[in-house]
Amino acid sequence: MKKLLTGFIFIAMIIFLSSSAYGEGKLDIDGDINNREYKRLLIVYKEERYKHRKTKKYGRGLERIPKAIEDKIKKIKRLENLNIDIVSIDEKEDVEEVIEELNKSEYIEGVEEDVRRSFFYMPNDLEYDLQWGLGNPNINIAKAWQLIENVGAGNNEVVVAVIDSGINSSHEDLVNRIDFDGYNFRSNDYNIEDFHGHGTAVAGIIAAQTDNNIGIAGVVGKFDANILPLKVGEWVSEEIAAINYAIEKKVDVINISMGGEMYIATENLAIQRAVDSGIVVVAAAGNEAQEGNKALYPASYENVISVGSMNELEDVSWFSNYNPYVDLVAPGEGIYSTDRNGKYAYFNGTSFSTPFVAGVCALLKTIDKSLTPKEIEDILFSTATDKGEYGRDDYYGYGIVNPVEAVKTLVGIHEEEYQEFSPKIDVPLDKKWTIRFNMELDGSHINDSNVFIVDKTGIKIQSEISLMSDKKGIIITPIANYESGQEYSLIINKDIKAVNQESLVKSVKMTFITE
Ligand SMILES: [Ca+2]
Ligand SMILES: [Ca+2]
Ligand SMILES: [Ca+2]
Repeated sequence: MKKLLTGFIFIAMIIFLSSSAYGEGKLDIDGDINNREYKRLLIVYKEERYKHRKTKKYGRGLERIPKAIEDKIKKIKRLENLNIDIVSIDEKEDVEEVIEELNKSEYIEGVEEDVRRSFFYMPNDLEYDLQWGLGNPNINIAKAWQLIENVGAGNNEVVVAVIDSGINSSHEDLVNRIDFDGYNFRSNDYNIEDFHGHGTAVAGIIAAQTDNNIGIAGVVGKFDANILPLKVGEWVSEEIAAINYAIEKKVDVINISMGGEMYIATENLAIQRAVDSGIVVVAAAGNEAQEGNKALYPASYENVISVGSMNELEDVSWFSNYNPYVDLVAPGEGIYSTDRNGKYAYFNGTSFSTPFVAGVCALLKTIDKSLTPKEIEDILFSTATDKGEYGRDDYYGYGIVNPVEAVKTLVGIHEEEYQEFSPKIDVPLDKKWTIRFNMELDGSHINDSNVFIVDKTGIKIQSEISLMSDKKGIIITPIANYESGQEYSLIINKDIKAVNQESLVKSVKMTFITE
């Protein structure tokens, strides 16, 4: 006798053709512009006035300084590709008056101060277990690596520019992870050695060599992500030059664990150019929560992922700046990483939570190099583990960065057992699938973790999922078109539920080949 089909079952799939186809975070800047030790300016020239003849006295650019104030200004250097001169002014001069005079020039687009930025760093006096951050339940980085490996994804080469104090390039756990194009913007040479320690720690958190039986593991694990060390001092002009260099080198991610209180339009412009060219920019929120708690830059510019710090109890660190620009938090206390002396040490501060997030961005780009900064923000913000007040708040931002959930948005979960359907061939490039069930579905489980399309390497194809009006069917529509002549699989995870909370006995997999 034939058994009756009982329980919650998947009954049919129908093809529809769619209708269309970083001392401690102190700043040397307080208040009066004329009371500073150094007076430096950034002079940005107008593009069309740029290509002048070189003069004997100054070289290109500076001859366009108005005669009246020419003697008050001394050229320090030129950021050639950016059409910017860095100059110093005699300390006795009234800086604001000089700026006013400069702004009168028809050759000059704008003048800003070359302010000092600080590396955000906290005293190294707390000890925690080795790398608690990577094992934090929200981070669980080894699981994220496994998910990527399971589907054979994560094969792209990725470069993370670390704009910082340099790097210990012979450190045992970093030596194989350094991009040879590193540069020193203080001395304008290729000496990227780190005498501070800050940059070496940041680099280790992102990309320390993993599974080599020594030292620590980096957030990017064994995936092919290297560090481009861009050594800077404290002048914002050096940082701007480094960003510009990172753009030229077409890096994937920029980590800036430093900042200051002053909004610098030229810096913001450099960052927006980086973002426009597809580079994700991640910066530290700062460590002055109890010393003014100002929104610092560059973290607070638009399109920059601003990262705060949390401790092992998942509380926002006492020092971590909170404001409307904070996007995410990550481990930033007792962070064990590579040190400038070739050994390892504990570090504290938002400088060290930032590279966790930069590392996750790099990991996502090993899966899909084409992800835009906006798409990466969307993935990280929507998958972050919400903490504190419900929803986004000024302490945690969107929450604790969650690499496992972030990776799941890109790769299908590898299931051992499927109810498999034989391949359908010659499926049109622009079609949607309708999946029918014998019971009404619980809509809360209908999402792209449970119903999705993957390519041959297991990478998810962005799709729209909707519940049919009778609640007994799901429609899945690809947003991006498939590639022609390729194999894809439609996966229905057994975790989807009927209204009576019954699940499928097995996950369903149906493979198809596009026309
Ligand atoms: Ca290691
Ligand atoms: Ca932001
Ligand atoms: Ca929250």
